[in-house]
Amino acid sequence: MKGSFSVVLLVALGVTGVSWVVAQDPPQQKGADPAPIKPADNPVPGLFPAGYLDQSALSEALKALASAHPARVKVEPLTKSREGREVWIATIGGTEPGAPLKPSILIVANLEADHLVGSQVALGLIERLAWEDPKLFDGKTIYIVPRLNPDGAERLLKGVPRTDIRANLASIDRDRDGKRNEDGPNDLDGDGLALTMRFKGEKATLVADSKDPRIARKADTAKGEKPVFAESSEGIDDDGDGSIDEDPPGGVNLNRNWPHNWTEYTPETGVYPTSEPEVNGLIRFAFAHPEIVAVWSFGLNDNLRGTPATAPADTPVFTEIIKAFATATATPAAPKVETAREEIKKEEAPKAEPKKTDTPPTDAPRPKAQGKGQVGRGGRGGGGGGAPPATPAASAPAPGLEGTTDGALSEWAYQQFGVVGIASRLWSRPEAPAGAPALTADGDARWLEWNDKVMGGSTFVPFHEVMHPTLGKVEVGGWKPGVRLNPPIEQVGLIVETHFAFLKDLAGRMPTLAIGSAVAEAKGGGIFEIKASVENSGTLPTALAQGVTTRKAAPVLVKLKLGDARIISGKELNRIDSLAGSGGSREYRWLVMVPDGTKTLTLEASCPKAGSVKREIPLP
Ligand SMILES: [Ca+2]
Ligand SMILES: [Ca+2]
Ligand SMILES: [Ca+2]
Ligand SMILES: [Ca+2]
Repeated sequence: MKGSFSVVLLVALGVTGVSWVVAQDPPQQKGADPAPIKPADNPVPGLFPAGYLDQSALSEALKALASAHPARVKVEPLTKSREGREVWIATIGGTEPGAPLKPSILIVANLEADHLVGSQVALGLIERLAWEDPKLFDGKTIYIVPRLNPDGAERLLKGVPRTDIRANLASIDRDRDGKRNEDGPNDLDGDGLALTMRFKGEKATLVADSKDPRIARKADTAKGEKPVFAESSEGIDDDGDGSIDEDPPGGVNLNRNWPHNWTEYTPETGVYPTSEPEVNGLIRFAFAHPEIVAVWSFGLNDNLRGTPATAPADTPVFTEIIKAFATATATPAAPKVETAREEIKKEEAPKAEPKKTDTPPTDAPRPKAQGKGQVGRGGRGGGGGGAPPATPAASAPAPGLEGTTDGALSEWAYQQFGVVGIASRLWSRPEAPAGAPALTADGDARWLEWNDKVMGGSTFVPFHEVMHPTLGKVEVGGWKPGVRLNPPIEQVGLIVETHFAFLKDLAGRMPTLAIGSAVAEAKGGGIFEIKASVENSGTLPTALAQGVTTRKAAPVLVKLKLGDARIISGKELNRIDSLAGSGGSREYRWLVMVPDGTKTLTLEASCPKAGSVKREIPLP
């Protein structure tokens, strides 16, 4: 697979003219006590965000691809972000205006600002699709939105200081003091980053874990353990209201702003479903494209490694897709699906009673810089699960969303839009390089093991003492922004390859209308009996059960075009709510009276999600 990655990298460099190795991060800091794995054989991988594209580089790369492949790739603005940045959509294998629609797949990435790997993989898929033999995707259209949240992504890549952010940049007044985003994280030690701060005092609830003091856990007061410190984002009380970093920049999580199970009264989810221009633009696009069969999002929830909740009639469809995903993405470096499932199970907290511990229950990063109302929220599969930090902020935490997929794109796509709604995390568990001893720990300890042995200590800043203007001596350190969601850029090529393999498989499952048989038999006196069968030669049904329930999936229309003929029995226009996949068929019989000299009748079947077919039926 290393070979394929090189190809992708060369393609990226050659075609886009954009360097994938532009350093955008402050100099790497070496950990105090790294024990690297065979450093000579395995050089330290690049540290995120080195090589990840900012908005201008991504735009250039997309435009370059479109101009290099004008017949194959079209890149257009989908909508504009809150701050006026373009949200791009690439169309591969689109139809001319007025031409019959082709079944299509919509891929959406980088809804969460800190899931930059989604945009890199999406760009990689556009490149692969541009270069791939068009025959392989014949009769299908692939739409790709590589970065739905350009404002948040830009902030994560280039913010001063750089700090974790998951939302877009809608301005929000979290503490209801009449000012918006007035108190965000601050860089206390001048390293360009706002990380985690540990401070002593009456807010303390945590102790350093005895196995690794870099890990904080809640003090077990029942056993007489005394809390030592509290944790918050690295910062000061900018507005002098007595709370630190209580209203940071960053507004609505674009993977929480979708209508299905949308959560009220929570700043992170928006003031109403689709309130955000980025989400609104995309949902309008989806409604204007009834040919969409599947929506595949890249983000923090991952239902391809879990068990999505579906209508019973749709479960076999999802089971097969999940199997195909496991096959396509199986690599020596990837965790076994069972392992990943276990990890996801561990990350799933019960929705009814959100956990309020001070250590994240997951191995995913906490979006600590997003204020109290923003923390501890996550999709199934580790959406930055975790807990409210012990900030000195005054307001009570909003109800938790952790362990849910409420308001996520993939959930809306299936539950309300009625199509195959799937979601991929892309990278969830760090591994040692091939040939090196495997990492052995789990959870936070595994990430630290990876930091120490694989990354040369570059991803975690050791806690060190800093003088705080109001709190006195504090400690500052922790994970650098985005490093636990976005792999070193060298690993992205392999993710593109495995997910492209799955995309090929999924495209091969598209419902496909066919006319099985169509014959006419003369009955005398200008009367003919027409018998025909219409079938679905694809694997997926022309509509999921949920698509029929929600009335969003257009039916198959079967029409016998009569011209001057008259029908004696049978209906001219027939509707099929859903034609099952893998050869599901429907038989039709008509009796028609045909004027002298008529040589043929025409049978048509069409469905936006399954294409159009036509057959001339000769009259004997
Ligand atoms: Ca405020
Ligand atoms: Ca700092
Ligand atoms: Ca404040
Ligand atoms: Ca602050």
